Amino acid sequence: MPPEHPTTLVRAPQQDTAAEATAVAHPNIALIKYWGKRDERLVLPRVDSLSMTLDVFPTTTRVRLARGAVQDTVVLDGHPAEDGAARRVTAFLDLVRERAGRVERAVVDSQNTVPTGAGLASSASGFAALAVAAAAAYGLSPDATALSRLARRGSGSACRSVFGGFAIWHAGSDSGTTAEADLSSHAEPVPTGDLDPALVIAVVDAGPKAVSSRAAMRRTVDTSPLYEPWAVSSERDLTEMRAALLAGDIEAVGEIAERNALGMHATMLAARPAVRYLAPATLTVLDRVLRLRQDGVAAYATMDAGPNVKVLCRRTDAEGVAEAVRDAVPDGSVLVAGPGPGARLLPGGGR
Ligand code: 2P0
Repeated sequence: MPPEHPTTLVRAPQQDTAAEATAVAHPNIALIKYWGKRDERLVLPRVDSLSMTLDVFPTTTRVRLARGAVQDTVVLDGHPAEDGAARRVTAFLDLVRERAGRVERAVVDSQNTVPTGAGLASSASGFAALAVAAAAAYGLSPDATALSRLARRGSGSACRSVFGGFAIWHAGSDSGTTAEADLSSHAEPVPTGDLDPALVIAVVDAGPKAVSSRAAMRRTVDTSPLYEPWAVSSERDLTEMRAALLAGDIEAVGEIAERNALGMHATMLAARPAVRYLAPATLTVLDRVLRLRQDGVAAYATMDAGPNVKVLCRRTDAEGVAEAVRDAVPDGSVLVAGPGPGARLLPGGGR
């Protein structure tokens, strides 16, 4: 557990380890959604989830130890982080410091490359990059599985961005101790057959969301009568999704992803009070996707904790899909992403 009063920690002897490290990570989009936690402190999810890491919008994060500083400094996109974001980063660094037996505060400098207002969640790439950079700066050498577990503690979806391509996040075991549950909940790569997928991202609204995903998933689990049925059906979706990916069957992958996402939104709509992220333009894009399918194009939609739509299709169809949805989006903001790499440390501290 992160120390509540870090100054009470015994100072570890100075260690001859890197005092600065820089890492890069990309966001991921879930095809089987993570929605709901069973342990908020450890960020243990209710269900397994599965995602594709993107090749766009990397986050680059540098962590530099500041010996003698009394608090962490967090800079996001060139500006001091707001209190809530800074507290979340410090809580995460406390966890890393505890594991490393170190006490130094740090300067965290993080740059997102999401075009201004693209409205894509950056907590996955953000905490994946922070986990890799902070672990290295504090002298830890975790393997990819341990990094995934660590990133999970910052933001659940971040554990999937540790890996490139398709990744499954295991909810983890519930039969043993809390420590066993913690150890068993991490992401790992998922084998796929012959797939050349793209995700066409239609940016419907770039503004900040009214309800954070963290608060929304808590309310859904606590109050939605549709949550449990969705969680049960999501496990079936996951099994079928793994088979569809292995078979390289993009139609099946898309069908399962679309129904899983719509089901997740149904659980939110049934929460009390309802959480509704879908906007009128979201539904217009969904209509376009339906029409594309009627015209024989394999195109399937998924939406996260916001109104933006990501359309899964073959890479060879992506430009046509982008064209078909462009005029349904207020400012025509549509871009094409493919599978991207896992989080990695930049050589030489990234300087
Ligand atoms: C996902 N989402 O699987 C789901 C689908 C949004 C909808 O992961 O509370 O920012 O930090 O663990 O990871 C967004 O939730 O939440 C998310 P926390 P996170 O991608």
